[in-house]
Amino acid sequence: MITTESPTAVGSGNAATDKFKGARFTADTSPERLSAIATEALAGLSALIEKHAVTYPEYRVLKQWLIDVGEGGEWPLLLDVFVEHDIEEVNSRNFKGTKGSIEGPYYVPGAPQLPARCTLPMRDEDRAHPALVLRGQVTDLDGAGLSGATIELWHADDEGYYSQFAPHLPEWNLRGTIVTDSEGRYEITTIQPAPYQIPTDGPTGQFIEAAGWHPWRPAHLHLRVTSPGKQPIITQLYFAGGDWVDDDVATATKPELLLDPVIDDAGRKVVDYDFALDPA
Ligand code: MBD
Ligand code: FE
Repeated sequence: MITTESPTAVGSGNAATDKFKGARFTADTSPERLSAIATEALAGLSALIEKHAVTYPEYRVLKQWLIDVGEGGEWPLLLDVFVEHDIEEVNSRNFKGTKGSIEGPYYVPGAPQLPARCTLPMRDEDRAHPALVLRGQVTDLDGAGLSGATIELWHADDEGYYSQFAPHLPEWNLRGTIVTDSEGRYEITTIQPAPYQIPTDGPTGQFIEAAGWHPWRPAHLHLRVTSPGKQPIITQLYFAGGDWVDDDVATATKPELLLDPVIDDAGRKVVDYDFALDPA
């Protein structure tokens, strides 16, 4: 992993690329299926080139930009922002439990295990912000509590930075693997993240700016919830009424995933959220 004094697009991009490469994923796609998908992808490209009469300068800029995306380590970022939401949607069509959302480029497996009632690892600077308490129950589709289910939670800090993708943060800052109690319940204390801005100093951010779009995701919590014999869910939770909730650059919000915390006597933002898992 690259370490520099301040977070940069190339630092977070290459950290995401290195982590992804380490996993070496495979798929059992047949040659026929590959050919069908690739043929349609190329036909789509062909059609838009003809329709817009794409010029040689535009073609060469595209080629250079694609090279820059790779060298900046931004393939995970670019694909997860613009493509993953459709992949998630077609693959969760038949699920009846809690809605999923995209994983994004910043998941890291193996976050420290924490008990059902816990506080995420955080720095004094993080602790200076009002606490956010997320609590609830993990159940099956019939509402029966799932004891020993795990909730992996990861999110950005109040400046929008993720640990392990910004060099100034402790390794597991604002990341944890929470194990539910005997009734499947949990209560996690953390802080509310800031909205996330796609780095403006890398090729994805430059493209977004050149197109006149905005680079923002609404503030969000990432979660991966698992229990033996159940379908794992990867999802995100957002904050009702927050900036960019209705205009996420990654198209990954859903009405079922909005939180509306209430401030308690101690000034903490408290909100309940239950997760229902489909059978595997
Ligand atoms: C993120 O934090 C994120 O969740 C996604 C999907 C893309 C870029 C940054
Ligand atoms: Fe994120």
